[in-house]
Amino acid sequence: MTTLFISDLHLSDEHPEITDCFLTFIEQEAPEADALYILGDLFEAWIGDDDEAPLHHKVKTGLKALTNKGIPVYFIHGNRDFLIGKRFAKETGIKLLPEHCVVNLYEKPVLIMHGDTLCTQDLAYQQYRQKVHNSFIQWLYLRLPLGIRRKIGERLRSGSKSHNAQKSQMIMDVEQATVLNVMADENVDLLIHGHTHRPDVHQVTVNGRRGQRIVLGDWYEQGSVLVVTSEGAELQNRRFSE
Ligand code: OKV
Ligand code: MN
Repeated sequence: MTTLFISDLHLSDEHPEITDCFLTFIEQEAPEADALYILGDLFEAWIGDDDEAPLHHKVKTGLKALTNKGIPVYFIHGNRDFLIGKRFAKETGIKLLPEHCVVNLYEKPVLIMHGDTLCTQDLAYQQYRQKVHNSFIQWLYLRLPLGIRRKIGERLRSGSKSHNAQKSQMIMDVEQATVLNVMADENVDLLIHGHTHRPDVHQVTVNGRRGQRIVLGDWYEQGSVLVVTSEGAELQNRRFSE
């Protein structure tokens, strides 16, 4: 009886070792689990479900095989793959979840999200986010030819890289007050998220109750996996094979 959580794999053609590790994980480990939650940034970029690249095909085939075995796979969008849509969900059998939601984990309510919405000190990012999450803007973008969407994506990514290099680490982390507010609003004492690439278990106090905020790690050097059982939660790593 285990539930697995992962995020921030940032799959791309540049790093086939990450894709290999993920495909092994969903083929060999995830089939033994009760469920798999992917909390965003599975892909480094996503410009529409109609972008058929060999990488996308491999990942979709792997996910479909997993869901066909009866393992529920839940997905929350990250800041990079927020355009993953109904077609991808249909092709893979995964279930798309809203931006944040409370799930019942072995009789305990747990709040899950990607984590970018907690970085409220990064005003430039939150403004950009509001624009690209606007449904009319997304509708327009998705009507552009793939080549144009790809160009816009490349432009935005290179611009963001140089912009982020100037941002402080503080600004790119979560804001504690935002964490406490959302946990209090949702009435939970466990929050699980990714995005910051700082895997850790933080103790928090929400409305006088002790709680935890578990941060998932990225898959840059190894696969970061949160394994949850009725006994508790443990952050683990899966080594890349050579
Ligand atoms: C994903 C990020 C690029 C950060 C563009 C409307 C717009 C969607 C989009 C284009 C970019 C996703 C979909 C990508 C994440 C970046 C750069 C920074 C901080 C529009 C709707 F603008 F044209 F209207 N995009 N792509 N960034 O390349 O995957 O998360 S992306
Ligand atoms: Mn992210």
